[in-house]
Amino acid sequence: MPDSNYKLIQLEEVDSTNEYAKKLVVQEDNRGPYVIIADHQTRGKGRLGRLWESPRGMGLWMSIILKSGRSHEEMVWTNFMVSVTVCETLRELTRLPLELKWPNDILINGKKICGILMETVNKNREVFLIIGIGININQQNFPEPLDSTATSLFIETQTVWDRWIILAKIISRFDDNNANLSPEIITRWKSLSGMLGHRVTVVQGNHTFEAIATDIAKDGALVVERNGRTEKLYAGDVHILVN
Ligand code: BT5
Repeated sequence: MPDSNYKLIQLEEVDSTNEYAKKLVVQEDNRGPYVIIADHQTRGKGRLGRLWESPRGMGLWMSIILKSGRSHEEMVWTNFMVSVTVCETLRELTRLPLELKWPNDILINGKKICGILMETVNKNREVFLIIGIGININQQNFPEPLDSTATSLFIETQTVWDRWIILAKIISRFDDNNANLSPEIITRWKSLSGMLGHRVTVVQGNHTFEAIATDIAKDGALVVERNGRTEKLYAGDVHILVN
């Protein structure tokens, strides 16, 4: 770890590093910031109660805990900053054409290599941010049905990667980006995203529709055009359609 400010907690196995982080905030003295990393998650979490496949030793399954002290606007920027941080770090390290997909997935050639889950916990009138990051690093294959939608650095490069080096680089870039948080991060996010200008399928609960993704609004919404009208989306899953 390059930055001694962060307290590192390394676990062999845990249900979810985000859940562990939440308990830590509630129980501990909160002299963070913390980085929690697990070799294996038995119930890694995605959004909406979905599972995140986290096989032992194959990826970076981690959560960062920070005292928030942020406005709503800064929370939106933070969300974009996390995916920009991971994407820039992995691009620099691997030279792979990684791209961002709203709200905060990282893809290579349309396949997901990283998912991010940001949560908050309140304690004594303070808000703590739990930033969960899952990166597929050394998997050689994925179980069905993930085999058609997921990829890893190993699959893309045929090279075994050291997750500690990746962790160290992410934390140092995260520190920089976090200290310089501004609306400019949305511009950076857009420049790393391959989705704007493309047709997408949007899934919101039971509701599915097609639209064109045109922009990211200042408030973090995905702006789409649908039947000649502009709409802002605040939640949902988006699939990019190949033109
Ligand atoms: C996410 O959710 O992409 C957020 C994932 C965050 C995982 C990290 S790991 C460390 C920290 N601790 C946790 O417990 N969580 C965080 P979502 O957009 O809902 O995507 C979930 C969907 O991605 C699943 O329903 C699967 O379809 C797919 N998926 C599951 N495991 C995957 C994997 N390892 N690689 C790629 N896709 C996966």
